[in-house]
Amino acid sequence: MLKGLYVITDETLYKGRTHADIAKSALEGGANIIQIRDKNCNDRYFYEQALEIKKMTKAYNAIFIVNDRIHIAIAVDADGINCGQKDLPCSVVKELLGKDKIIGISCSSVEMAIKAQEDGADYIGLGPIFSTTTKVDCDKTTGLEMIKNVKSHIKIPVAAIGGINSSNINLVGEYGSDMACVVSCVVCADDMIKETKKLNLLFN
Ligand code: TZP
Ligand code: MG
Repeated sequence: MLKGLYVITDETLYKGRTHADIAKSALEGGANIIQIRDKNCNDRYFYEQALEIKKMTKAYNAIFIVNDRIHIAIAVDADGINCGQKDLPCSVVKELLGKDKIIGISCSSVEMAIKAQEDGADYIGLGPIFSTTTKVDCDKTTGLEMIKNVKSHIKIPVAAIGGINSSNINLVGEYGSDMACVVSCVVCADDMIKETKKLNLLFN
């Protein structure tokens, strides 16, 4: 189900923590959805990490999403993919992955969200809600009101993202987001399991 805490992996934020390490702790802490995201590594490494995460998410009955790399999503039989505004069109991705797979489209406005729904997306990523340094070339922050605004225009689930942590995740829920997506807050925590558990309690 596209609901709850959604943790995205990032190996650049905390030296020594692999995608699989992060996913393992996030799952242990109760995350419902895991996305592997790496803008730099080679395909072989990405594939090996994705394969490990696929096994773990299956064991935990969680959803596994791959960022950008459609061929890897196919190769490891991930549950779905998250694409940006400048990646392949949603209809093409659907054709490649198969109709039963989940497609998320990153959006930062109502117009983008409506278009994503029209194109057949299964959920949208919405943000950055708050300011963040995790993503380079980010659109400007949308603020919390954007969640309500977007929710009033589309039926598919919304995953709020950007600058979400334990001090504001409750607000993301109050403004109506179906999912709360976090990167640095979990990846950089001293204890990733504990942090994920905390976020989970505050959001659900
Ligand atoms: N897309 C929009 S903001 C963002 C992405 C991938 C990064 C969010 O990272 P953080 O560390 O949770 O602010
Ligand atoms: Mg992309």
